[in-house]
Amino acid sequence: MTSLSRVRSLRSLREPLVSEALRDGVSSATGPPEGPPTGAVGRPTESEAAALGRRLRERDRSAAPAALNLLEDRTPAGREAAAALLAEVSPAALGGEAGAHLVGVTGPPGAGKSSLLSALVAAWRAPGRTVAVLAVDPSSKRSGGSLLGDRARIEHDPSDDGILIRSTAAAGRLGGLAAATRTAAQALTAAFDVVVVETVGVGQSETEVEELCDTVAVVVQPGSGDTLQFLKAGIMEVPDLLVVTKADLGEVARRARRDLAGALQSLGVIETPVLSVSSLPPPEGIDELAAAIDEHRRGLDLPRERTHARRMTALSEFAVEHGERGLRAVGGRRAAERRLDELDPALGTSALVSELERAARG
Ligand SMILES: Nc1nc2c(ncn2[C@@H]2O[C@H](COP(=O)(O)OP(=O)(O)OP(=O)(O)O)[C@@H](O)[C@H]2O)c(=O)[nH]1
Ligand SMILES: [Mg+2]
Repeated sequence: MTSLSRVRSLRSLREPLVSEALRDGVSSATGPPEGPPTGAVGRPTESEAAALGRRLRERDRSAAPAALNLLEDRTPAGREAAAALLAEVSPAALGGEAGAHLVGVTGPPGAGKSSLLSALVAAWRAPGRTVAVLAVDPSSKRSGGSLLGDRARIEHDPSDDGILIRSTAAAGRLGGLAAATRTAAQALTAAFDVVVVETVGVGQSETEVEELCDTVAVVVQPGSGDTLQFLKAGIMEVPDLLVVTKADLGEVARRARRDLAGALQSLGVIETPVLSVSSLPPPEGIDELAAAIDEHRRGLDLPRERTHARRMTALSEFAVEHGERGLRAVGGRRAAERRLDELDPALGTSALVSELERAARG
């Protein structure tokens, strides 16, 4: 038995079937990542799925692990059940947009994203805010839940049920966001105060995070010129916040911050904060970053952002299911976007997908 298959078989022993989790409730929102249900046996029925959605809406965080498993189930029956769940957390069901702050944290490998999140999660928890983190694992292309690798290691108190940390598979080689990650993030906004999506990215790959999240922080480490080059070359969309990690390194960190601020200024962007943080004890600049993230959110037209995010999620979900042929049937990506833009802003993701499918049938 390879060590990987040993880990898998241990996992399968440890993981309750989803229906058991539904019946018993899940004692802690943290704990090991759970794979998707493997067959009809463990999959919730549509009414059980709707019940999960209602529990999230009532801010019962113990429903989150089973809800995430379900959203990762890409079988036709799994998708039907997922639609029933998502309908319960749509703006129509919630009576408006979910109140959580959806935050994207992205940056090159090793920049210090997970260490930063360990410190940020603690800062958010201090006043009692609940936090869910979805860490996108670019090395896992399996459509199901991925093994929690090193890169998702976020220090936290495992007995604190106000925190959920979950590793999720990337959509492809470039670490794009899987449709399951997008719907998961949206569903969790009903139950948590802060929902974070952590992705590895440089240059263009952060666009999908930008689409999904209310606020995006791009994290860079001192001495790596990538972000500066990408900004100057116009490859990178200007982030909402730029964070230079490893402030404890001293001058090299201060220079990185100055260079980035200079690059933004030369682009005529003065409102984007550039912050310097150290995540190693004693943490530095973390409270200031938390405040800057909140401040960005105050300036947003949230309903507009969220409506756009749902439409983009629906489009990517539709494209995954029906491919190029499906997109052609609705007149191409642009035409699909225009069609979505004409629909009721309160429609949830699965209702939007259904509209596209209706349009594709003609
Ligand atoms: N000196 C110093 N090192 C840090 C700091 N933050 C993180 N590191 C180190 O940088 C390395 C990468 O940190 P991670 O937090 O795993 O970085 P990441 O961006 O999540 O990495 P990936 O998930 O692999 O992309 C680790 O060795 C950390 O200990 C910091 O503030 N100061
Ligand atoms: Mg990481």
